[in-house]
Amino acid sequence: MPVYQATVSAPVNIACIKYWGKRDTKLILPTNSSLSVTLDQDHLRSTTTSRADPSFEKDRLWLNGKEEVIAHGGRMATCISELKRLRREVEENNAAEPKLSAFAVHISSLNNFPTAAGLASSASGFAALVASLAALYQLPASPSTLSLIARQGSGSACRSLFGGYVAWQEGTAPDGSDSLAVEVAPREHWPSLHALICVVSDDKKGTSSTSGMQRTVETSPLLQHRIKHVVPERMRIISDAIRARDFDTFARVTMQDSNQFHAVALDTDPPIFYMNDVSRTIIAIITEYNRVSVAAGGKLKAAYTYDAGPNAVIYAPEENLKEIVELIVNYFPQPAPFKDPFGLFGSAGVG
Ligand code: 2P0
Repeated sequence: MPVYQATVSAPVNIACIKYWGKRDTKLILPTNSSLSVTLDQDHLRSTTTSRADPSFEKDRLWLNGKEEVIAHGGRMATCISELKRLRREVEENNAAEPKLSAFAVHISSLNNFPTAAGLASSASGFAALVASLAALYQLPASPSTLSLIARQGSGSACRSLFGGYVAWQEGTAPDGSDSLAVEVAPREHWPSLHALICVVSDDKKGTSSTSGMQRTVETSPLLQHRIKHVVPERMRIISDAIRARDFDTFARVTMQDSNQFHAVALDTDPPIFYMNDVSRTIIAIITEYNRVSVAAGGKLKAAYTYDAGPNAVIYAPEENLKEIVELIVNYFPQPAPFKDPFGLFGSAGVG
């Protein structure tokens, strides 16, 4: 009896232009386009194995070894049924193909980083799930086509189908058929850009992204300004900056967009606070580091960005990393000997 099984891993991505708000909560269609960098570090990935077998009675899922319910009509069930639908098309076009779409699947997914650390585990998780089922079913689908499905698992997951620099185009079609991820530049395009991840707190966040962003859509006037008058131009500017490897512009826009995302969270009723005092201190450190460089006639040397939690991601050219780590460790001394079991207080090459 042949074994039908595939294992694929997908990395975390960190947005420079933030996704925050849905215009369609079922299809997961965003209120604005977004752009991210996919980290290529080995230990910030989800690895998923999918197996189809005629003896399986129903679809089942294990996350980090613990079985999770696949809710009927939920995000996970939607992704699985969309991929089975694409598999059926393959089988209809080639009668010799085994009828895998009729079998139930067992799916096991592992994150090799602490899920509680507030890093984007849903992005890498759904991207790995979709990629592993696509590999199991031998689908002739492009990463952009698969991103349409990953998007329905978790919005930010659509961007983890690509490495390097990735835009999620908001699209205009009501059925979501043009709300997909596209590559802005491959990772090799800008190998000197690195991401430094500073885990400020590994507490679980108080307000989930899914519920937080909908409250923002319902109550924040600033979000409407952001959607119409800010993000479209920033998407153009940062895409051009990436193509030109212009770190100064990349850094300026990345920091501005992180700040506006947190302003929009604060403009929500009731307000949402994701950063804490340590997060704000790291902003002050990077701001001063950049100010000294610019005052001496130089350029920006680092860019901070924060997602829906207090942890900092600092983008910087490789040549500045040592200086930045020393600066931060100076303000936040690490217990000696400085242990870094997950490499989280280290750099992730994105190039
Ligand atoms: C982003 N975040 O662009 C932004 C920045 C958090 C802050 O994407 O409801 O977990 O599953 O689509 O993808 C978090 O949103 O939300 C997110 P759902 P998701 O990375």
